[in-house]
Amino acid sequence: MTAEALVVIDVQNDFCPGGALAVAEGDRIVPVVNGLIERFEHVVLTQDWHPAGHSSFASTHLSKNPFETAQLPYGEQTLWPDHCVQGTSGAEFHPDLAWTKAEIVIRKGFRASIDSYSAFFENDRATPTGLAGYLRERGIARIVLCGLATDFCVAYSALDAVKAGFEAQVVLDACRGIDLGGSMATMIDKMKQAGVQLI
Ligand code: VGL
Ligand code: ZN
Repeated sequence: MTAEALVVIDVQNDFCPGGALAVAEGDRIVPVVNGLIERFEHVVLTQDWHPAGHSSFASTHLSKNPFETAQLPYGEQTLWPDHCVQGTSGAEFHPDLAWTKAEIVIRKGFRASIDSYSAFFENDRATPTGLAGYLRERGIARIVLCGLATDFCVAYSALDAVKAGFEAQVVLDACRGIDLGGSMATMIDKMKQAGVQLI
């Protein structure tokens, strides 16, 4: 039997209604995610975790607005409202998320100069988070993903998982997306093309 893990992406207050980068209905997934957590032996969480003044924040750049883009040394980066700042309540997990069973929390985006959508690689596409090594060392070959946001952190994580040689499934019911400039359709398509199983 192939060992598997549930990977719960960024179910944090700032991505839920009322938060700084709210995803529509982001909070609606919490009971569904909790049901998944109960069913899995191994649970991994990710937590978007930015220092104040992070390079992905529009406020860090002169005359830039949220949802515009900027050229950073590693390429084009979408700019966001300030969100998930380390140690703030917005960066905490949703209060109803049943997170206590998680075996590891991967924090991402903690380097001021590089954003990180994927749980595996930062947005320079070169700096690993360590998750692939962690999973391999534990004999986990398949991951099931859920969380926020479908078209950013969930999709990038699923695509990188497949690239790294893992089997990846995304439970769409347990995800919600941002949908910026058609990103939802684009990323769903990319995941299908790459062999991510959408369930
Ligand atoms: C995310 C944008 C910026 C996500 C994180 O979790 O999808 N999106 N930071
Ligand atoms: Zn972020």
